[in-house]
Parts: sequence; C-alpha cells; structure tokens
Amino acid sequence: MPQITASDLKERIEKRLIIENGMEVANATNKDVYYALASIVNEEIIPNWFNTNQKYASKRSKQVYYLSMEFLIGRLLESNLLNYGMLHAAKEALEELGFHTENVFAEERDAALGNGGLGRLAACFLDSLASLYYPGHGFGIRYRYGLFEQRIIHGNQVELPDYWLKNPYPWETRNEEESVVIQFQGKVHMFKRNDGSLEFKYENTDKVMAVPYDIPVVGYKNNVVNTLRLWSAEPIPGTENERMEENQAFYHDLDHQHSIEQISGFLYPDDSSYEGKELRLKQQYFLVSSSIQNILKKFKKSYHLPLSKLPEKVVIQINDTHPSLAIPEMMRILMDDERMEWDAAWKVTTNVFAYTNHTTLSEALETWPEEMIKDLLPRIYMIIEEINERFCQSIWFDHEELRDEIPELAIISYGRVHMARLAIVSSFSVNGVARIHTEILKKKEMKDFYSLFPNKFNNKTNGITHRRWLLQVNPKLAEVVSDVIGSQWIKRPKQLISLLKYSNDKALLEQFDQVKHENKKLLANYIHQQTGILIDDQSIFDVQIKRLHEYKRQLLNIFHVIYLYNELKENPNQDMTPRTFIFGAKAAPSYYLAKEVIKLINTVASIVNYDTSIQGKLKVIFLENYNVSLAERIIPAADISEQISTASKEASGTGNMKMMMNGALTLGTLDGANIEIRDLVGDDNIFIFGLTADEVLEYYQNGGYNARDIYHTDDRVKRILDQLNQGAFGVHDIEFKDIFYNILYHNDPYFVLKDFEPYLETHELVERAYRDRLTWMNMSVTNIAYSGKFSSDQTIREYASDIWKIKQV
Ligand code: 26Q
Repeated sequence: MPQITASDLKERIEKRLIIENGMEVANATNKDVYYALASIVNEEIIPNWFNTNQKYASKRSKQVYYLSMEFLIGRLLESNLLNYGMLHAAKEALEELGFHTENVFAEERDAALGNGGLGRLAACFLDSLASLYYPGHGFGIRYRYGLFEQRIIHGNQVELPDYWLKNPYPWETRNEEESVVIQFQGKVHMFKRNDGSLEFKYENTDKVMAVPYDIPVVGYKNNVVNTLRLWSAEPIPGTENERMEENQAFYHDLDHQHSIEQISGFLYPDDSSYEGKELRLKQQYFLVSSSIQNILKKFKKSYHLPLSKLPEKVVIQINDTHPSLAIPEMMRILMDDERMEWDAAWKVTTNVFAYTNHTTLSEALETWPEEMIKDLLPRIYMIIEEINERFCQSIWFDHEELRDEIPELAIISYGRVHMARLAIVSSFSVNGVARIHTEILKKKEMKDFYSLFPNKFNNKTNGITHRRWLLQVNPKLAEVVSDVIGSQWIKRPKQLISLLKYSNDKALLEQFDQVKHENKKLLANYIHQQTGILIDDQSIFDVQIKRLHEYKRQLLNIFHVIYLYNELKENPNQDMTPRTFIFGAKAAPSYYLAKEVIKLINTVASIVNYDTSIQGKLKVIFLENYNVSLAERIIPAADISEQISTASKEASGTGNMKMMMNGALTLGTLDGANIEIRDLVGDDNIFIFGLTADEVLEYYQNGGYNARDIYHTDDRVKRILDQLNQGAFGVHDIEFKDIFYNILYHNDPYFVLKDFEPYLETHELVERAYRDRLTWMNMSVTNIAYSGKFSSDQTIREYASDIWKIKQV
C-alpha cells in the first residue's frame, strides 16, 4: 500500500476545495473539508474495490452473505483512514490546514441503521471479514430514518427523527442498473404444464423497485474492499407517470408512491421486544427478496454452474430470524422461476442457510399472524405451509416420542407462523452468541429441536473489532501497548496476551494509569461542555451504556446510587472514593417502564449533582442520545463496566468486551459473555455477584421468589422503594409509583431486590480495590491482555471454518 504523506494530503485537500467548491482553504468550513477528505479516501478505495471484485470473480471463490435488518456502522471517515493507513497523515494535514480533526470527523452523521448489539455486531463482522481477506458482504436496508435521536427534556426521553441523509452521504454509490422488482399481495394461479409439472403464476401483484446503494467495506491495510449493499424502495419508473396520465388518479398515485417509499422509510426502534406490524413484515420481505434475487443472478452470471451447486459457492447467514423469509423466497425462485422440483430446491436451500439466534427472551421471539403472511405474500405462505407439513409429518412418523410436542414444534401453530422454528428446520447451522446462551438454547429453549437436529447447533461467541474499539478510539492506549509488546497485536489481537509479562511492572502500570486518566479528563471535559456539570476526574468512572431494558437492570444500578446518596446524607464526612455514575441508554418509544427508569435516573441526577452537602463525592450523568460515536468517547474512560443483567437473559453482550479491551474492570453477573471473560481473567480480576442462571431459571419454574420479604426485612431497600412511592425523588412531586408497583406487586420479575445486597457488597469491594492504584492497574492490564480473545477476527475465523467453509482470498 503506497504511503501517503501529510503534505500530499494537504495538497490534495486544497486542490479538491478549489475544484469542487471553488474556494480557498481559508474560507472552507469543517463540512467542506470533511467532504474533500472523504472524496480523497474514495479515490483510494474505488480501484481496490474494483480489484477485489475482479479477484473474487476470477478465483470463483465461495462467498458469504450476511443478511441483516440492521447494520449499526456509525461514522466511516476515521475508520476508513485508519484502515488505509492514512489516519496519522490526515490528522497532521488537517491540523496544518488549521482544522481540528475531531470537528471535521464530527461533520459525519452516524449511520444508525441498527438498534444495538445485533446491528453493531453485523458492522464489526463486516470489518473483520474484509480485514481477514474473506469474500463476505452485507445485505441490508437503506432506511431513510435511522434510530431516533434522543433528547432528555425535564428528565423524559423525547424522540426526534434521525434524518441522517439530509446531507449527501459520501460513502454510498447508487447502482440503479442492478435494481430488482419485488412483488407483494396479488393472487397465485396454478397451472399444469405439458410435462405434468406445476406452474405458479402471480397476478395483480403490487410491484416495488429495490435499488441498491453500495458502501465499501475497507479491510485493514490489505487492499481488500468488500461491499455492504443497502436496498432502497422506489416506485417502478414510468409506471407512476403512465398511470397518472391514464386514470388521472393523481392523489391515489401519490399515496401509492408514498406507501412504497415507506418500505425503506425507517428502522423499527424496538429491540428485544416484538411488535407484529405489517410494514415491518414488508421490510423483511423487501430485504430478502431483493438480496436473494441478487445473489442468484450473480451466481448464474459468474459461475456457470447448475443451481444444484449453489451451496458450493454461496452461504447465507441470517442475523436472527428477521431475514428468515429468505428461506421460502429461495425455495420460491428455485421452483417457480428455475423450475426445480421441491426436493432438489429443498436440498439446495437447506445447505445454503445458517441462522444465528440472539435472544431467548420469549417476548422477543418473532411470530406473525398466518393471515398477514397469506395476504401480503401468498406464494411465500404456500411454501411455508408445505415446509411445515413435511416437517410435522417427519416428526409424526420418525419421532414418535415427540408426537405430543407437535404444536410446540410446528412452524405454523395456533394461527401464527414461528420464524425461529422455520429458521431451525431449514438451516444447516443454528448458533448462539455466547457459551451459556448456546447451552440454554440446547437444554431449554430449543431442547426438542436440539434432539431432532443435534449436529446443527453450535456456539460462536461474539466479538468486536479491536481496530475500531481500541486502535481508533483509544490511540494513547494503543501506543503504550505497541511500545511494550510491539505492534503485531494489531494484526493478531491474541498477542495482547504478552502484556501479562508486564502486569507487575510498576513504571508501566503507572503509564497505563496515566493514559486512563487522560481519557477520563477528555470525557470530563465533554460532559462539562454537554451538561454543564463538573465531574471529578479522580473519581471512579462507573459506566452503564446499553439499550434500556428491564432485564439489563439499570434500575439496580440507580437503586445503588440512591443508597449511596442516602448514606452520604446521613454521614457526609464518610471516607469514600468519589464516584461518577455514567449512563447512556435509549428506550423503545413504546416501552413505558423503560422510560420511567430514564426519568428516575435523570431525576436522581438532578438532586444528587446539585446537593453540595455531599461534597462532590457522588455524581450521576445521563448522556443523551447514546450512539456509536458517543460510545467511542465513553469507553476509553471507563473504570468500571456495569454488566448486570438478570442471569440467563443477556445472550452475550458486546459492550462488556469493548470496555474490557480498554482496561475497564467488569462488575457483572454470570451471564452472557461475562462468564467467558471471568474464565479468562480469573475471579481476582473481575467483580462477579448475584444469582446464577440456574438459580434464576429455578426460581422461574417455582413461581419466583418473594420480593415483599426483602422489602420488609431490608431497611435500605424499604427506604428506597418508599422514596419512589412517596415522591421523595420528585422535583415538583414526581413519583415513581409504577416502578414501585412493578417490584412489589408483580413480584420483581428481574430479581432487582434479590440481587441488591450482593451488588452493594461487590461495589464496596470495588471501592476498596480502587484505592490501591497498582493492584487496580494490574487487574486492568490483565483484562486488556486477555481481551484479544474477543476480537471479532477470532469470531469470524470460527464462522468461516466451522459454518461457512470459506477461504481467505
Ligand atoms: C423484531 C421484530 C420487530 C421489530 C424489531 C425486532 C427486533 C429488532 C432488534 C428484535 C431484536 C433486536 C435486537 C436484538 C439484539 O440486539 N440482541 C443482542 O444481540 C447482541 C449480539 O449478539 C447480544 O450481544 C445481546 O446480548 C443481545 O441482546
């Protein structure tokens, strides 16, 4: 890769500004410079993009396609510069031209085409695929509105639309010539052909055009550029105008056009809860039909092989059940367009698809009303029915022991279509995203399916890209690490393990400590600038950043804060290391209790932060609009990573890995990937508390525990709950009765009270441990050392060798 120097770049930026904008640098804004730099990066990317595609075509390599309703990619300028080895030069050039790098990068809107973990995982996977020379591409939707922007007004979450495409997006290319037509509704007619085979014709369908927008996915210093293809829904050109002239139904057609564009209109903001909206179903079919048509077209064009060979050249990973209609869609095209028989089509399909499950929460499992699918996608419905019929028959005849379970196993049952069941039956691989999660799938949630298809089930513990989440967001830490162990860890993150040799080196630990402190100062400045609140950069930065959900238990965290505040009020002089509790969380707009928790955190903050009697020992910061860019600021500054979900509920978590990699210590339950972190670093380097998954599941089986007992016996708990009930945390008498009732009358479904005392005790251990700087830094470095295991490079290697059977090109 040719080295581009800062002075080259400076010159090119100046030239760009003249040619494109007709302006001198002196008159350019941050935005002008952002676009200039992005287009220079694009000039570097385009030839490599072309070459990568050529190479894949000429080698006729097997390709993996990652189908996902979400890609939470965040900003791309900095990461593209980094992956091109141009970041240092760019920073230098910008500063020399009189710009602040950070302000130029901040001109880019986050591409927030995802809700949280699942969408960000997809983005990390694309980064690793390209960086490891794998031919792997993403297919998703180009939502005009990404995840809502969150404002906090009087403590409440208010949602604003995220119109991220207001300014041109420099990384996308519209490829109209590769558009495909998607059909909804209509009637299916069956004919007998002369040879006796059946032919299906669709009539009176609503047709929509899917137009691809391609985003390059740049590998790390390896010249590989893969593709993220995002589909946009548009009316079929010509037809609207023609129809307008024909029938003069002007408004009807505008309405129709509008309803088409709605398909890629916005990202549904619910994660881990499922709402069966028809538009969401349309979005799902829109994604999968366009992607499968595209994949098959390309296969036919470039491989010149019969379709029976598809599984040798193509594998499709579906990111949760959201794209699972890809399965009947593949069957439909193979049979109706390509004239394959059922059995042949089924053999191809079931050898192409692999399914990842991301949750065991029952409220998140996707099922659709039979009638809705029948009406919107009549031919797809027929195929699902046939898959179901054959599957149920196979149980009836080959697995007598499961006959009684058929209603619980059938794809169509009690009027609903169960997408996870469809995905399991029709895929060759089913994976969970952390060891415990996969075990729960096998032993509990999908037990009978596991007994039917034991070989399909496998675990792939999640990972994160260490390039973005260490190298890019924490350059100071990356530099110290490279000074100590060399820079091979950047290509081989497992080599971070060499840090262990130095984990007792006092001088070095002090250096790590200093880096953390500098990062904390940066975050403190940002917080001051955003909120006007001054925080103590010597305090413990205790961070919980993730979507707001009852099972993630932000409530447990804020209860602990209230407890500390109550203690401090009683004894303001008590000896305590100052703490800063930092929260970032969006609630699904319709999730009432989650929004109440946001209000509670903000209300507590507004009291605690301005109470001078506690001598600044406690601060509570709720940073609004938590997104990828904000995560990038917070994570390098975290001392404590709060991962406190009710055990068994968090499939894996990935924020836990990001903070570990940046030297934060995990305070968490034995849930998701926390368990694997604990196994690596050992009990001395992590703070674990609370019920285990087995204990939680056992309580559930026996109808829960008695929350009221704890309320009546633990004064600390009673006091907090009464404060909520009586409005003691109310500015203007705001009460939190619903939280109170949920715990005492719905019997605390997420075990907040049950885990409260162990959580408190563990926090006390944290506070004490933090006082001993060297021991703390030794723990911190130990965590960084083991974090290489959680690089998505590792995860992707495992997917590639165990599931996809693809090779590096
Ligand atoms: C489904 C139907 C209709 C509308 C929305 C949805 C929907 C959307 C997003 C349901 C779920 C999601 C997202 C789930 C998610 O992010 N799960 C997380 O996935 C991470 C990556 O595997 C894990 O680390 C987390 O533990 C898991 O919660």
